[in-house]
Amino acid sequence: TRISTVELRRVRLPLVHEFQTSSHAKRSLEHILLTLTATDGTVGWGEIASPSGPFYSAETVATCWAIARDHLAPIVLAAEWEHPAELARALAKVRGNQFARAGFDMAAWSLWTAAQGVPLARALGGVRTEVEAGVSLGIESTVDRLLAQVGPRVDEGYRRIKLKIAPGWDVEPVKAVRSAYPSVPLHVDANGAYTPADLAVLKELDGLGLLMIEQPYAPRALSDLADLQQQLATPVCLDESVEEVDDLVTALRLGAGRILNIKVSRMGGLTAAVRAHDVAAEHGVPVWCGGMHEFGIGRAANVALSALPGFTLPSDVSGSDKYYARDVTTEPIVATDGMVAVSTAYGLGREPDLEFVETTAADRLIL
Ligand code: OSB
Ligand code: MG
Repeated sequence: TRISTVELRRVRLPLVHEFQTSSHAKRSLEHILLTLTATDGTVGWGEIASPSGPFYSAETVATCWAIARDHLAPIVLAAEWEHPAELARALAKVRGNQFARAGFDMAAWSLWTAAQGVPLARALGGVRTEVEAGVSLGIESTVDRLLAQVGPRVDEGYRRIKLKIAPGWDVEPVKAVRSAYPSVPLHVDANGAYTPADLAVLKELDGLGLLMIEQPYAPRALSDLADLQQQLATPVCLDESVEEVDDLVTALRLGAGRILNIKVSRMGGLTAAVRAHDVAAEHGVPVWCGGMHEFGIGRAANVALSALPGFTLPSDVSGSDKYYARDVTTEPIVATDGMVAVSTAYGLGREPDLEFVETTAADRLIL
């Protein structure tokens, strides 16, 4: 395969409900939609789902745009490849910048699977026809407001509720949700907001019957995370700590966690995400697919990935309607009774709504 054209479009969608994590709040999200066109006319779409600011990882929409334009597009336009993993290897010459690389890798998989006449999920090694969906709920100003968010999601049948926590917003809201919904699978995500000085709070959370505590300490604090896991019965789940498969190998060697959140964006694409899945499976570590509030393109890739056998916990692949009144694809992702169907169509399984994308795009670049 040879790529003749790379197109980048910045698209902003308003969120139906403001989302706040331990680091910041957002009302709308701007992602970069990417199109690769092969010399034979085949097209593949990808999504660069970086947040606007460098608070989740070091990347921003602006750094992704620059890296895509100045470094990744030239690599893709010069490459000749037979399988997306070959292109991923060429893209990996660029260090870091996983979100930007992930968009290109995703577009290559989407183009290649469409050309081969195979559904993306099957090409990745997927075995499921539908996947379990969980939701991630942001920090609210009051416990009542949080409960008002949880209720409808439980009623809709979502298989797991994840609550964002931060120092000062942890034991009280979690206890309130636990007592209002005693049997709903619950987990918390701190996005690295705690330190070993907060051990007492984390031990209190340990007694609340949570499925896992996600990223309690800073991304690089693997040694402290290993100490923490020793002291908690609840599994520690790693998110920001694992940007490379090598990070996962190190984390597992140290015992820094017992569950892995695999994000296509954070790992630098589907190729690396599948490898992380395989390494976790070899170590008996269950995984689930995390999200970055993806639009329909990235969300479709997340659903396909979640069909792999090691994804035994509910993934953050909620329906598009949880975040956006209108998605960028002609068909949104839909969760029914907490399950999302894995597409059997060839390729990614979702088509962009071109007219909507064209009228919404703030900026367009053709390379
Ligand atoms: O840590 O999982 C996270 C969103 C932005 C930044 C970090 C995270 C999240 C989510 C989104 O939890 C979950 C989703 O996309 O459904
Ligand atoms: Mg997380």
